Amino acid sequence: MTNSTLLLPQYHKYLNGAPVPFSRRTRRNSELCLVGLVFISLTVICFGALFYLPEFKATYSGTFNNVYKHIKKAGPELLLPVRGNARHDGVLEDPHVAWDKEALSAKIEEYETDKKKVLERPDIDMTLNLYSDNYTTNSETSIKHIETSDYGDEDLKKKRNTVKAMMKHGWDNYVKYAWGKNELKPVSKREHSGSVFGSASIGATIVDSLDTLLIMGLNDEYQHGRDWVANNFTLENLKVDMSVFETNIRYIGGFLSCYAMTGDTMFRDKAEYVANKLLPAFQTPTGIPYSLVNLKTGNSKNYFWASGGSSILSEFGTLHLEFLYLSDITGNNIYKEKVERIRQFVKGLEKPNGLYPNFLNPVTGKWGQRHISLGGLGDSFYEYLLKAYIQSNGEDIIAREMFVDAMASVMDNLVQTSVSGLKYLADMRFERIEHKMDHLSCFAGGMFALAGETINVDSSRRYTEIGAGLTETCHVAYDKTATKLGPEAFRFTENYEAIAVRGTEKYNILRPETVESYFVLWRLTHNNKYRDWAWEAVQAFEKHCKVSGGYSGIKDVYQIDSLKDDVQQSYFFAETLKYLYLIFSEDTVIPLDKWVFNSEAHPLPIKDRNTMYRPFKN
Ligand code: DMJ
Repeated sequence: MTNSTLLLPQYHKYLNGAPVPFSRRTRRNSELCLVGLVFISLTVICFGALFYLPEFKATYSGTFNNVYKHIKKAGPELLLPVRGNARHDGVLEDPHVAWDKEALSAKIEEYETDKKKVLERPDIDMTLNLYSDNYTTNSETSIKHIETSDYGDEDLKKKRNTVKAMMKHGWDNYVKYAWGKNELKPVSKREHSGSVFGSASIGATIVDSLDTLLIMGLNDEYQHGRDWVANNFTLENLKVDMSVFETNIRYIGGFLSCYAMTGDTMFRDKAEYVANKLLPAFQTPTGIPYSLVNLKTGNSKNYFWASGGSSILSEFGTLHLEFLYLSDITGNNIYKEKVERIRQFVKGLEKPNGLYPNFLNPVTGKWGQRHISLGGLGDSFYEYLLKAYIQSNGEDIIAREMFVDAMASVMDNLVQTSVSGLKYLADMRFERIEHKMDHLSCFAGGMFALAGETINVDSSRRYTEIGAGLTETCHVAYDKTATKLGPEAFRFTENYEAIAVRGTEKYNILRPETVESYFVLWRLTHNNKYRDWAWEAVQAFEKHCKVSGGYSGIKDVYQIDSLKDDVQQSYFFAETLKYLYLIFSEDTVIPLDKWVFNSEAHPLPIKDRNTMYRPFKN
């Protein structure tokens, strides 16, 4: 198919989830139709371009901002397909292409040696390792083959305290300039009304930060936030459309973590209150929820751009941990039933090449466009299959089976190796591989490594190797920039590797996925390189993102003096700083045999292994 044909829509509309071809018309009608299409395409492109204007986010709120976020997540290909075969055309030249091949080869060689030295699996049942009571201090089993840390206590403490000071700097400024609002604009020092939750004053930063404050021992700050939640947090009289997914991972997840860690029932009740507000979204023939629910009316809908009214895989697939746990602590099974129905429905569907497309119509139950990705729109669906198995203490074997099957297809189709040997995760669009990896996909290094440690199948060793390889690649993408912070997406051809080539992919918005994988790999291997890389990230955030009013994203990681985006993301506190802090802490702080992190890094207790699970008792 040529590029120009790809640019023109092939179908009038979608019916029952399937594209409906043009009907035969008169010649005049066809011409009119073509002129109309060109006009509509131009309008859509101009409208789409608006989303990339820096101030657009700040000007509009609510649904527009959700749309903005999802379009950013999905990448510009949503509007314009990629040209040619990006891997072989060699056309997409960029000044940053001039990477040092020799240095990279040396690195890969070092990695290969390291891999043998560090990731060699002992001949024991790895399934037991993660669940071993002695996991965190055990030198007999899982970590006996691992190097011991060279970091002295003082050095570790210094690094931990640096991260804690970052938390305090960001938090204090949020308290000063945007208290109770969702996020802060750290350069302008005022409320950021363009957050995923719009301009409603529902304290997204507070809720996302609480468990991190607890873990870091910032007790006064925690108490301040806790009291705000108890006295001020409400979703009443809000006419906004809320994202079911974002509300779940940030609010329900945040409250559940705090409940587990403290036993404060206020948090359990708030989690239940929020979940009840989301329930109308699940009223569909398939049980697959809509993306958005209006808090006042309960009316639910999907994003207009999502493949003919589809729900999104990473959204409806990222509810299981929170909803299941909520049922277990409240004794109300309704939440559990909702996610089990989703699971059952999705499991019963036919999957092209064993892969899950990103879009599913909640009314017809049919897959939408054949876009497949472990980045934006797909990512945490896979993460939650593995983690549901872990959370259930190995009982949820359906999740395990779905994960193993999905990963077999992912390894066959999406895991790629670059010319110089870097492992990366490509996307698939209409059966065509796109050699681009999102920053969002960088979580998969940790996911594969965790799977290698917890699931004992023939592919376990491969999971571990891929996990280490993907994490290495994300670090390479960071290392190739002037700021040492990774871009939003990076591409691979015969001429360049792990580099963002489009202006719209060069930004860094304080995302956590790469340091998340460093954290998991550190815990599983105790290889110091993950701590070293984490420290590089800390220094880069300090140098390029810190401003007097907090921490801001930057627009171009390849420029030392890049413009700032003026947004202090709430997930910077929930995830990025939490993972960085934990990397420089002992394994006994949130040990992986007792806790599993939700997609927003809110730790949830593992059933029957963690006394903080606090199941409901009559
Ligand atoms: C977070 O809100 C969550 O991790 C989500 O699952 C996807 N990524 C963002 C941060 O990048």
